[in-house]
Amino acid sequence: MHSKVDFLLRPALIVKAARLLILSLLVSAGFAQNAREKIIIDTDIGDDIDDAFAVALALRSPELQIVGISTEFGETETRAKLVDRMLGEAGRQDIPVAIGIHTDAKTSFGQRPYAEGGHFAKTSHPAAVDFILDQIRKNPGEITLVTIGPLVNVGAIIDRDPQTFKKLKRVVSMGGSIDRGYGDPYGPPTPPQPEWNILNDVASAKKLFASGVPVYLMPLDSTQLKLDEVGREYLFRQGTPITDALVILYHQWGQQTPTLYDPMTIAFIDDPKLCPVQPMKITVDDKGMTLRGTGTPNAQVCLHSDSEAFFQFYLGRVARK
Ligand SMILES: [Ca+2]
Repeated sequence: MHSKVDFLLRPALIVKAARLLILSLLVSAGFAQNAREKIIIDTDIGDDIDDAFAVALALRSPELQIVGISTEFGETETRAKLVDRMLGEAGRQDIPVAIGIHTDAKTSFGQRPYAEGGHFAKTSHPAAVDFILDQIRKNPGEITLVTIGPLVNVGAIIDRDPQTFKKLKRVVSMGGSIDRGYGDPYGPPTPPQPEWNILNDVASAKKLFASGVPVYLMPLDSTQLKLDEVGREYLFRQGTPITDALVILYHQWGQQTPTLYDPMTIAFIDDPKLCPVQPMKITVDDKGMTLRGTGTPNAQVCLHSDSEAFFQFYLGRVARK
């Protein structure tokens, strides 16, 4: 009978066990690497506050590999500076930041002081349309494009190279209003209305839904998620680089209760149960309404979410040390 010591001292067995251990570690590390979802976030960060909360969640999501962040709509250069700083504060300057197509500014850009503080400013930024197309070509069928603003860049990419756009894995988009418009979640439901991201580039929204790329849509129906005072105080007292960035941006935004529309896109990718989707045929009309039609579905749409489950998830991730 072999004793335990005998077993451990037999060199051939030790070498074999070590090889097996190393192999299994390599396999699991490789698997984890491959399993991470490659995302590009296309954002109009700097106006409303929810984009910053979405980027914060993405940075705290081990499920995701952030291939890049592109800015869109209005002052895209200033938005890129804001992203540069936020990524720098979070120790993620390795993430490329691309500048989208500049359009006439329709908003006041309340978070400008943070953006123009100059901290962690990258010396150069690629153009968003080139950057996104390039990343799709390098990773065909693997990139999830997360759009959390008007679809200016998306429309331009489809115009430039619709075949490459089709090689996206999918688009996960905050936008639209199916059965419910803007309104207090505690009040009676308001009728659907044109939603900001669709309204500000209706032509591009039409192109997206006709593109043939799988679209996962998080409309007003499921994204009017109010971060109340208790949640804010809990989040803001954590003192991490990311929560400190949110504190500053929140104060520059200057309102009271943030509605976390955009973070639901990231939460959905991390855990699809947070916003269950159903197939739907979506038509965008000239006024920017997203109408539910009949025929072959062109989108997976989340109409209902559980606000409490969302915030448990969100705070559990972003408030974590
Ligand atoms: Ca946004």
